[in-house]
Amino acid sequence: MSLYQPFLDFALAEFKQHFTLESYPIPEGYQQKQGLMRKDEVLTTSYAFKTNKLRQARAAHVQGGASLQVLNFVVFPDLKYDLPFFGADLVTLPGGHLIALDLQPLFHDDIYVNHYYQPLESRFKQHQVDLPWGGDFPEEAKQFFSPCFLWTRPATELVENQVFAAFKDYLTYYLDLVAQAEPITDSKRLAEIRQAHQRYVAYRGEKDPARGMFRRLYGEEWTEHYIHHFLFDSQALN
Ligand code: DBV
Repeated sequence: MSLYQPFLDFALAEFKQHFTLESYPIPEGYQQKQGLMRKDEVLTTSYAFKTNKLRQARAAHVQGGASLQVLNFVVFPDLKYDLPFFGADLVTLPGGHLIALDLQPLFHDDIYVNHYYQPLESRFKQHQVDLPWGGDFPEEAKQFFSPCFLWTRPATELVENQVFAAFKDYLTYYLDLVAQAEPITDSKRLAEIRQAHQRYVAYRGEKDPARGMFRRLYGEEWTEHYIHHFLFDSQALN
């Protein structure tokens, strides 16, 4: 079993338990894709659904043996809500593990930050004891992260225990926020929400750190379509 399968199973079970899930289309040929990295088979599996408050929840799970495992899980709320994105980038490469876990904010004003992040702060600090800051981070990406951003390069045992605990904690908190969310009615704020989604989706699609890996595995055409029509689907925002 892959390192991140329990994370995926937990997330799917939580969503099923708390919400009514509707299907979200995965382009033809993208549900499962097999490729080769050196001599190892690599399987990429995609998952997607939506709910009345979430315009897309999707995961990409890459399984290529002990030294290539990825789970990228992102939730895009419906544009009527000012909810953050849920973003998990759980990556295992030959050099070790890279973990990025956050509720990625639409805005940075004090009211927004206090409302969404204050309740999470003590747990963030607790997780950071075992999962310290992972160093070097793209400067331009900082605007997309919250004060509770966990970015760390842990040992394998920590992934199975502390990282999994943090993932459960963040996802559980996020699902509570979704359950409580009330639609925004102010038209100026609604326009700002749409712009924040557009900026985020454009940035992530343009800078996707998995682009190199996917191109090597599955070619340029497959990769660009996957990124721009599924992983970071900007059409949905037009
Ligand atoms: N990252 C994705 C998607 C992936 C994925 C959709 C499906 O956004 C995987 C797969 N992330 C992935 C892989 C690597 C990383 C690394 C394969 C390793 C790339 C390599 O070394 O070859 C956070 N992810 C990273 C890195 C960061 C992030 C900072 C280190 C590489 C780098 O410096 O660019 N996650 C990434 C990020 C945002 C986020 C920048 C946000 C705005 O949520």
